Amino acid sequence: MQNKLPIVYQIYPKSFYDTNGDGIGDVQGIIEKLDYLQYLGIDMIWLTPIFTSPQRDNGYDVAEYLAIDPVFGTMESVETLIQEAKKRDIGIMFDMVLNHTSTEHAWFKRALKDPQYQDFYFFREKPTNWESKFGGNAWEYVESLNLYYLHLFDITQADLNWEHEPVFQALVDVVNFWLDKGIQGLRFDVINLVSKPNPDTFEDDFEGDGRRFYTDGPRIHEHLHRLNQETFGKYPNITTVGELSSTDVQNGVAYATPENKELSTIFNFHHLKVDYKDGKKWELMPFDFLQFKTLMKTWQDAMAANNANMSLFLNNHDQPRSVSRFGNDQEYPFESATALATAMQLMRGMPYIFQGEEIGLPNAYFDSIDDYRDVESINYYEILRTSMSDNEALEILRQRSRDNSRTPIPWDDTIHHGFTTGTPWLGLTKYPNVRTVADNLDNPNSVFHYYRKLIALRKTLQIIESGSIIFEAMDHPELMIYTREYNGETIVVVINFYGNTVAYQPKQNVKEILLSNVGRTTLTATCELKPYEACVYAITA
Ligand code: TEU
Ligand code: CA
Repeated sequence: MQNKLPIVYQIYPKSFYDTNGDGIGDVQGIIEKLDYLQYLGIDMIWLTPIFTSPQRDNGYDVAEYLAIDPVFGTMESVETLIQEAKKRDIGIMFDMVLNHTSTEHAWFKRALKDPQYQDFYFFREKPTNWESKFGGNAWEYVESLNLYYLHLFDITQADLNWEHEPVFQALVDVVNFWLDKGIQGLRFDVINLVSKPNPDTFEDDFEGDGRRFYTDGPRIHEHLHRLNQETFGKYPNITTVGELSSTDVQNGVAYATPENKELSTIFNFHHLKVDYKDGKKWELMPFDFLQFKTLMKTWQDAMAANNANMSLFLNNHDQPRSVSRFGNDQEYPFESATALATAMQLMRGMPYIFQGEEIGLPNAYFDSIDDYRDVESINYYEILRTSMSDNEALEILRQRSRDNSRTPIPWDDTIHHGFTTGTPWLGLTKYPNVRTVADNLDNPNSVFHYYRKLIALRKTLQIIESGSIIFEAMDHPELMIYTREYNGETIVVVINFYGNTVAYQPKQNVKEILLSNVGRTTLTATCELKPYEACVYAITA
């Protein structure tokens, strides 16, 4: 069965596999692990940015879109990667950071020298009170110009002005350059932020941090449709996904509705904010399971109603690891990792697996601020410790820092778990007795081999990609239950999200158990689900 929607494996190259001993993962390392990824069964590899960059935001601060940063490799190594992946029926997805460039980019340097190029960015005499998503004000003063420029992220990431036509055309050329190289997928970084209103209308935001002025902006769907038509829409079978920051259901559906010819799918993050106290990332609270289920149902139903597809994911390079965040990586590391995987991978949409997720890799468990490298985390540590003790601020970082997902992949039991023969740019997780890739490959009952079964299920049962989805027991405090239906077939997915046993009444006509993470072979009328048990079964019509 040929899936329309690829199963995508996300690689954070810096932390994947280092082949030249500099402590930083590289393209050659990905090439050397292609057989591992083919064995897992994935269809596409999304690489976070490897373009020339000062690495202030680990590559999301692009200084040259058409060149590969030497720390990762060469253009030739990327061409080899594309070819070698293609031999294994694996496509390569590149990460297009088109909302902003590094202040080291030639365009920005030119704008500092020549006023006629200032329209590439947002330079103003008077800043607004908008806040950067990395903390602090969103405007930086340039003394030589006596002007401020807008940066919604780090001060070294200047926002591009898509209302200025030369910017749009320059970005079209960037996307087409990589499509001509044979890239099969494109992830667009914070793409719903690129339509800012007319800068003369920028005003202070006394109700929030300014995001309402630039999120899902006035011309965003027009811009995305044009980008589609002038780039990937002209190439056969390109998979695109837009990362959407703080979008809403209506816009989210519009970006992914096929007739709109904007994007194939989207990343929205509402379900990954259910442990944000009062919606604030840096304020802790246990995750709200009922809200999680409600959000999943809301988005799944809205997407299905418009023949649109969303991304299925709990992990990426910006999020803490799900087995530590939503599962129990101490007492039930295998059960909770596989329960969460089953819950997400068998829904309707395009599934993602983030590097390390397939081996149940937990959070970093760092114990000193010196262990951290992420600019957002370090900024917020300084902000947090103005109102709490250093230890309290560190505990928040331990749970929320993006470095949790960026610890190097533990390949085996050699030094630095085989990631590098040098000094890792970021420490490996300090979680005790971590299960390496080698451990997982050797153990038929490992998280890795469970993921292979999940992927095989999606590839053999059309119902998973094409079927409808109906959520049940929405108010159950521990179980997520949904059914998938297609061409008269029905399967039921039931997940115990917690570490206690739960009574479960299966549907009467159980036909067969298709997958279980606890080795269940029968489902009787009254049964007790084990802690973090996942069960997928078919029923007779
Ligand atoms: O992320 C944007 C984004 O929404 C997250 O950074 C989020 O704002 C933050 O993690 C909240 O805690 C994209 C990239 O995925 C991220 O790695 C980059 O840092 C960011 O854009 C800027 O390019
Ligand atoms: Ca390297």
